[in-house]
Amino acid sequence: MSVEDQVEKEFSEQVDNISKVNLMVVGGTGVGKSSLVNKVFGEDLAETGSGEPVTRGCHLYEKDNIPVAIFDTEGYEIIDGEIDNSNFSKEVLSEIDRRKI
Ligand SMILES: Nc1nc2c(ncn2[C@@H]2O[C@H](COP(=O)(O)OP(=O)(O)OP(=O)(O)O)[C@@H](O)[C@H]2O)c(=O)[nH]1
Ligand SMILES: [Mg+2]
Repeated sequence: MSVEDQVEKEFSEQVDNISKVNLMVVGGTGVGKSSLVNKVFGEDLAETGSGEPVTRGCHLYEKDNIPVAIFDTEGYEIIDGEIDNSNFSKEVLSEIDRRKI
């Protein structure tokens, strides 16, 4: 086996042994959270759009050979001048609690 092939094989084995890191993208509605997820994975996995809030709840995205898993989340909304994060608390914080080790 050539040195290049050995390096390639070793690299693949190392990548296989990496545990996935879980990330969560949070923030205001329409700031580009889902677009960021799509950019990281290089394809349109999460629905995006302007105007009305798009993402509801909390969605996990992952792909083979990419060592991160990303939760896309529902954004905070401004209602009557106040930040409304009631859905965030209900949907997202409960997901974090559920996954605590
Ligand atoms: N100009 C510009 N527009 C962006 C960028 N990222 C996202 N957008 C646009 O902003 C709008 C909202 O993007 P989303 O990714 O759906 O935003 P979001 O934060 O997931 O929104 P919600 O799911 O509603 O909370 C879309 O029309 C995107 O095309 C950026 O970097 N630059
Ligand atoms: Mg979104």
